[in-house]
Amino acid sequence: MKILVLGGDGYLGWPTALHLSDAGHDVAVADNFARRQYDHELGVESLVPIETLRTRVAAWHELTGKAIETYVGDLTDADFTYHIIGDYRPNAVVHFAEQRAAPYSMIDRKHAVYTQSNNVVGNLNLLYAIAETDPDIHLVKLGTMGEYGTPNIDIEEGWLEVEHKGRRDRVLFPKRPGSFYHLSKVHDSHNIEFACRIWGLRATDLNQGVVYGQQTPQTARDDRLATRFDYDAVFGTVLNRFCIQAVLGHPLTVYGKGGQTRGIIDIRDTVRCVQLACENPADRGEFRVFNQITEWMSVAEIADTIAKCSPEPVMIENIDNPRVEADEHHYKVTHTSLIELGLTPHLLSDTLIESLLEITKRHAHRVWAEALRPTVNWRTPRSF
Ligand code: NAD
Ligand code: USQ
Repeated sequence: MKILVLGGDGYLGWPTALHLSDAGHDVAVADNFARRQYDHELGVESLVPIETLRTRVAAWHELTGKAIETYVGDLTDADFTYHIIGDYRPNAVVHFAEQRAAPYSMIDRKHAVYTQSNNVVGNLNLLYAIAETDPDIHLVKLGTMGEYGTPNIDIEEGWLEVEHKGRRDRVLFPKRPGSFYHLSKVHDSHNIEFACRIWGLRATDLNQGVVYGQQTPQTARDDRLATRFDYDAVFGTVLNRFCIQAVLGHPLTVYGKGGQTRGIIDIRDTVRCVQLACENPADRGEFRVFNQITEWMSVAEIADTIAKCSPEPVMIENIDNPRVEADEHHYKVTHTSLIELGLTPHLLSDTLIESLLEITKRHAHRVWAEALRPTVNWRTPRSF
């Protein structure tokens, strides 16, 4: 297949591009390098050094003989989005290219507006570009488990069968997200479902949980192929952050009581799930939703698991939760679709945590410790 990976310079997009190329697909990537720019804005860097996209692609070519085509531009620029779809003519487009940090979207009005316009407008341009160029192109879109929030009922895969006053219907699962970022994904999902319904597009919305890990078999082949690994309180995700805090001897920052439960997934399963979705496309007119997690754990359980695996003593600190979220709630999620397509999950293991602690030790000197403490507070709306 010809697969275009949007956001192909990012934490997940880059390893996915390599995985798909390794699996025999023709791959192109597109990115506007916004993620590298947020690092400059926040004064932080990936813990693991990363090469430029040009060097990464050249290294992959040198090692495997496989070419990855690159497009540099912004999806909110409709001309660019139409150009990449028309020029590359993919069978599938994997769309990772959004601002993805909940705390970044909650810094202030400016960051909330940027997040929603970047994500919603980019996705909308993409829907139009696919519909006008070739509606047969399968859109594989990265959504998020946080779209659902933490309802007091079991979470189904995107759709819910309801009976109301004696009548039955199949409706989109109710959404109650916890940040302006998560809301942008809800808006995207609605726009995609609408495009499938009115134009007959085919789409898979991958409602992914929190990703952990830094290596896939492909990125591990050469340091130049490494993907980013974030530890700061804005872009670092919880399990990755806790590993880094453990190595540095900083307390693991459990927000509130730590009872908040989240679906999680190993980065090696992320790339495999995307491959499975591409190779088994949705039907024309179908808006298909997969819950892309392999298990769920509370934040306190994640902290305890890392503390047990760390060779050094680890402190756990319950700090005031800077977010507004339930920390005692029901959580049960259906996530069978990807397993039915062939996913064999990597569950969180001692060996994975030990290897993450090892990677962290190698690069610990690069950490700017101040960036570990959360500074963005959900409760105080600020204009800039
Ligand atoms: P990332 O920020 O590392 O990668 C996103 C990439 O998209 C970046 O390289 C960025 O420069 C690019 N980008 C952003 N806006 C763009 C635009 N307008 N035009 C072109 N390129 C643009 O994020 P990630 O962690 O790799 O996440 C990728 C996707 O997966 C996101 O959509 C995110 O919401 C979703 N997701 C991530 C996680 C996770 O734990 N990392 C979990 C669930 C879902
Ligand atoms: N948390 C802590 N301590 C920390 C960091 C986080 O207790 O030091 C808690 C948060 O309060 C939250 C949970 O851990 O309850 C997860 O936080 P996170 O920062 O790891 O993840 P989140 O903000 O939800 O966002 C991440 C990705 C996002 C993706 C989402 C999947 O950045 O792109 O969409 O995970 S999900 O959470 O399923 O929506």
